[in-house]
Amino acid sequence: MIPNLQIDARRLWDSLMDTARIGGTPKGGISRLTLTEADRQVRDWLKTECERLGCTVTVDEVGNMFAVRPGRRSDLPPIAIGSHLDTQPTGGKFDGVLGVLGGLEILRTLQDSGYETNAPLMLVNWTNEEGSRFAPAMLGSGVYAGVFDRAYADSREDRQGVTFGEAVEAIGYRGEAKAGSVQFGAMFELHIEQGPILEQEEMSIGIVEGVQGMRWYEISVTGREAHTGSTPMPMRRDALVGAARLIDRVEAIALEHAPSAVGSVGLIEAQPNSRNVVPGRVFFTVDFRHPDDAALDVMEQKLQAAVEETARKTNLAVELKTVWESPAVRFDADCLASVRRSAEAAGYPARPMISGAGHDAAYVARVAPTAMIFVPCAGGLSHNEEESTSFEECAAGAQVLLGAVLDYDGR
Ligand code: HGY
Ligand code: MN
Ligand code: MN
Ligand code: MN
Repeated sequence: MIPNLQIDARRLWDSLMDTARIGGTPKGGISRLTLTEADRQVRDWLKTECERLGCTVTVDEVGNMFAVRPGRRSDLPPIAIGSHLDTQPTGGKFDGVLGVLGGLEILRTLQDSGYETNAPLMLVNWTNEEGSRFAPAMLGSGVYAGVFDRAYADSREDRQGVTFGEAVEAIGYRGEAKAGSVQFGAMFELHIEQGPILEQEEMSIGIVEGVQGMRWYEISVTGREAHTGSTPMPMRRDALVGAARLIDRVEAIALEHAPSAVGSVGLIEAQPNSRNVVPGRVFFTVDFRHPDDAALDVMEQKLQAAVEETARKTNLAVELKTVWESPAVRFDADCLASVRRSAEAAGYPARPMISGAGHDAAYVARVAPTAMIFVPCAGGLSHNEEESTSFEECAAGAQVLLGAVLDYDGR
């Protein structure tokens, strides 16, 4: 039986709106890239709020933050509630933030009611979930889960040549705790769906059973800079034309594996980026995703073939590098059962689903029983300053998160 405690929806919403000002953009979104001054400010805010609730806050060597609220039984491993506070450069108010502040609302609700859980509870803010400034994504949870080591994380550079290690130290979040040393027994992550399904089906809750496979690549095309006015077309080695053919192929490969595959080119840099110089070098990224890793293998082979064909047909050098592979993940049956019972008890219509977006839960699931809870977002839009969800939907998500944690705690 899940104890009948109610979260304070207004307090949750106010915290979401207040913290959205840290890195807030004129269009109403958030630009809070990982390990920047804005990230430091929101981290400091979270630490203060958790300590105010009597939590002990530990930071590990890659900046992951762990706030522990003691339970009746200190011998039990904590139940974690985690997500991320970093955003895309033109991010929204809810991606990641809802999961961390939803967890904070649970700590506040338990504090107000004086309710004591059996196991300790742990609120987690994972470093660099977005992977926008430092690729790959989910770097903090990946180091925690042993997918990457600290040296690899420290070596990752942003497009200005600043390393992750320099950045985490610059904001004072190189913690003492060794990565992976802070143990917990399970994790629940609340997140907006970032897709259209729940809204289209008028469902309040997504019982997220797993995350699809994801692969990131980097392609460098090298030609020769030349004058756009006096260089005859047959003499050119135009790197941007080669890149354009490949970018078109990325979309075509995804469509060939419809309806589940997605393929995107999000970052592109052309040098020297001058309107009257034939581009000599182009760097761009490819993001492929599919629920089935075998399909991703086929998509990758097709991309490889397209790179070889482009190099053969043009007089360009083309290099393809695999930057990140995150295999499809399935979450834990017991954690999912707690989410299901919680949604039922709270009376919210819910449906099982797989996540299109990557989440820290995907890596945490390698080392602890994990599940996710989704709430709808308007138009399924995310990674956009217009990202939005409602007061009621945030409240529903946090209420189901509370119920799932208490159900799991009471097992
Ligand atoms: O890329 C992703 O899916 C996540 O938002 N980092
Ligand atoms: Mn996210
Ligand atoms: Mn995101
Ligand atoms: Mn996430």
